[in-house]
Amino acid sequence: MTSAALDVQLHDLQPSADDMLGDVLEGLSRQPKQLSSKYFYDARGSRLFERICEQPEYYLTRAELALMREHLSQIADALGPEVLLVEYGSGSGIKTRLLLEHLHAPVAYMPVEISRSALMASVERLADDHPSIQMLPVCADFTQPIELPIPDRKQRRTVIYFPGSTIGNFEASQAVRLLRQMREEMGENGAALVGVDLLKDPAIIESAYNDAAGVTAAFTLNMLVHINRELGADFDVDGFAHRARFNPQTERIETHIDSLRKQDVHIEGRAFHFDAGESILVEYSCKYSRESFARLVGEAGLRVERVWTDPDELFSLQYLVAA
Ligand code: AVI
Repeated sequence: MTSAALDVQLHDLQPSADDMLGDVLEGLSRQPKQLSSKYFYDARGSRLFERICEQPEYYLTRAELALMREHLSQIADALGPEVLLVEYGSGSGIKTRLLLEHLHAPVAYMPVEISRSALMASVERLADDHPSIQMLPVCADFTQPIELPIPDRKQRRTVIYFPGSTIGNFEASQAVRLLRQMREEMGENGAALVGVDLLKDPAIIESAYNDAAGVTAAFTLNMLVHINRELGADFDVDGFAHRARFNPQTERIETHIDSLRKQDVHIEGRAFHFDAGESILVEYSCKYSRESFARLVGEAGLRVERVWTDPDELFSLQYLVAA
């Protein structure tokens, strides 16, 4: 480890350990069955997600990165000088680097991430490249209210960066709750920069979640591998299949794990029955029009000050301020 990385202080807000067992037992007892998409992300799940981002059908990551590259100086001007940049998630990627390189004298970078190892690995990589920016990693669950640590140099404003269309993985009511919390954390003169995937031809959206190489299918089914390993369950992974469909009524991709036959699965002495064709709902990926996203943020006391989008309106970067 190099010197700048050694100086990084972790603010550990000690997020409560996940009650994975309780959650999974409860989710599989529901009718219809449902499990949280957070259980995709063990080490293999995170690697598979990185591979999804490279698939030709998964346009989201490329579109967002192209937008960042094209509009970086406008984005940096909009955010203004001496900001405290708070990122929801560990943000080791190119997008964060680009932003940090182009912002005008940012005072500190504060990633908020529940996984201590992912958090420290990303910050250590960034610290040496940006010795003048204070690194303030916060180990916390960003979906819960957080008291942000105070940087050594006072910021002119706080900007929350939430890329990747992760906001789309929250149902509307949860998304409003999270946006309201962002408004609290950024304060009256703060701002948020949020990556939002846009509504478009459903065929384009569906193929992004059903890539030909089968990486998304492996990612989805990895949830069962993860549960088997972590909770000693006996899911027969080959007896299940990935299914992701765009629902035009709800304007979101709904991802399910379908049971290919009648079968029972055991976890901690409990048996869960699956009929042939019965499914577990595992993820929503909501898609927004400019109008529907503006309405959503309005419910959280925010307004869209600016939108950057590509000519085909595939993806958007939305710059939000207090309403
Ligand atoms: C992390 N999140 C924004 C991704 C999405 O597009 O909803 C997760 C994902 N699920 C399947 N493919 C990608």
